[in-house]
Amino acid sequence: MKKRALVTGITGQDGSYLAELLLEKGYEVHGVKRRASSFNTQRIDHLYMDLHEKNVNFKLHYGDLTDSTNIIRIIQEVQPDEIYNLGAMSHVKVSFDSPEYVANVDGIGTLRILEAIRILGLTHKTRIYQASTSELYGLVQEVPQSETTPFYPRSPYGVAKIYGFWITKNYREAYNMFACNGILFNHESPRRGETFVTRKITMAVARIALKKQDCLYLGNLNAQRDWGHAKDYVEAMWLMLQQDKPEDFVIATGKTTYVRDFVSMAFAECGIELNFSGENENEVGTVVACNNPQYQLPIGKVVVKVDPKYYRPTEVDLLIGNPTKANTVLNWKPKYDLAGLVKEMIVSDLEIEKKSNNAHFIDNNY
Ligand code: NDP
Ligand code: GDR
Repeated sequence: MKKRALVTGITGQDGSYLAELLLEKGYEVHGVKRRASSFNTQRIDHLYMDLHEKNVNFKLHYGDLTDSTNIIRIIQEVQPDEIYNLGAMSHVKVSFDSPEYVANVDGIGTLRILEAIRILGLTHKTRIYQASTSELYGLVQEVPQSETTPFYPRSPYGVAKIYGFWITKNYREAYNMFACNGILFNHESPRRGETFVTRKITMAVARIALKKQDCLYLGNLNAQRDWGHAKDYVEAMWLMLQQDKPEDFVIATGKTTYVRDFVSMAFAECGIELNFSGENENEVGTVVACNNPQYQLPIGKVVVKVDPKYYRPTEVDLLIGNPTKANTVLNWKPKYDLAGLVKEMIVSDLEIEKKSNNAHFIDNNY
């Protein structure tokens, strides 16, 4: 019998890579997709299978984490061996604008999944992965952050996710469920949502290099993040559910980088060297050299500016994870480094921008 997995958030960055991994491993994969007026399956279109064919291993179910009734029905129908709860409103800045909705989806949504498993009598069959986050650490208490570092979330997103973390742990202890929290640090890819800082940067760099955009506006350039590749991180999710006992794990690279340096690395991929000068909202990034004949900009041109509208009411200044437990217990080691990640994202965004006309909508709000 094939193992059956149910993935919430299947249309997201991680959902798409995880679905690929599980299909490769021979799973039957079921995904929960929100109903919308247009079909937003770009990240998983290559996995499509016609339901009328035989041996279909990939199926989508309409559902929403705010609706217990459909969560219960889908889990009853699928009878999954493993559930990966990746569905969430995952944007930290957006969470300040929709805090109640985020509490409902990211916090109570997790409870709805756990409770559905309990109600359906699947506590001994179904293993659960909960998408916890380094945003739980928030205000710096200790670096590098590990499984024992105290939490101090700094956004409605972080606070909602801390409920998800503790309710997962509570159901594990109360009902003996195989439920794990993956405390994942930032992970990126060419499929990253366009308003997260890395993708916002690589898209803008591609457009600026191709002279389709003048300047990139960012918020806090002094934030430091431990950035890995989503492909490596979905493997860790799967590994957690293959262990003999359920535990929580930090997944990180152990290295941290300033947002400003990520910007420089991205421009450098196009042969464009920048110099940053000025402070806080007056800081700018100026072109000092163009080493690739394909991408020539005037020396002295300002291509990066700070717009304080991208600042957050409360910020997480520094994230750097200690993945020792995952390295030793899961034998998990990332295959990508940051330079490789930046290169892959820039190559992909240059390709997209070369093909597209100028008319597509870019979300400048975040
Ligand atoms: P994305 O934002 O790319 O994907 C989020 C997914 O959740 C989408 O499929 C989205 O559907 C779905 N979703 C949103 N709201 C609901 C809802 N009400 N009901 C059901 N599904 C919903 O996130 P990532 O793939 O980057 O992250 C996956 C998970 O991991 C998230 O829970 C995130 O918070 C967490 N995480 C991510 C990290 C990262 O660096 N990427 C780090 C640590 C944790 P739709 O396409 O319809 O919007
Ligand atoms: P983060 O990711 O908040 O860490 O959450 P994001 O890429 O949005 O921000 C990273 C850092 O960059 C700074 N920043 C900007 N961010 C955005 N989005 N836009 C800007 O213009 C900008 N300028 C500077 C931010 O202030 C921040 O310090 C991500 C999400 O995937 C969460 O779901 C996940 O839980 C955590 O990573 C781990």
